[in-house]
Amino acid sequence: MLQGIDRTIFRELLHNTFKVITEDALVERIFCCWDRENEGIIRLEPWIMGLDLYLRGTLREKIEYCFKVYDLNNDGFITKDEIFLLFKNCLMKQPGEEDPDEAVKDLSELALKKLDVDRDGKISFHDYKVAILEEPLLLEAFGQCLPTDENCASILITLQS
Ligand SMILES: [Ca+2]
Ligand SMILES: [Ca+2]
Repeated sequence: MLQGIDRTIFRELLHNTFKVITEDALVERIFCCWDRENEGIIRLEPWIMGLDLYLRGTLREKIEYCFKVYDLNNDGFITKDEIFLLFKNCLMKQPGEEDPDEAVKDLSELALKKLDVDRDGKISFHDYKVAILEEPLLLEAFGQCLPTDENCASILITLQS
């Protein structure tokens, strides 16, 4: 019986098995959401729960999970600053932009407007859920944190064979 999955193994699984190609800051958030007990290691039970979400999760379960990943300080809201950081991490890898911060700021404001359903300046879980149920394509707007459907199908086939 394995003791658990640490950050290094988790990152490899995420990249190689689930093909969730995402930058380190988001990998860390994803790890924290899988590691529910905050032990620094993912044990068997949370691992199975995480797998179940990845391979068979409903849209509602995925909404809950993505919201948790993006709420960087766990205060129940995705704020403009958090959106900025999430976008900045994604976009910094692409060189050539004159002033990337300005572009990221504009993008963050657009995203906030789109998802802040009650217009109080921050995205609550309720805002996010309403917005995603209306437009599921926005689920991973702030960075990939789920495997694609095709990839889930091939993992399931592999597991069953
Ligand atoms: Ca927050
Ligand atoms: Ca709001």
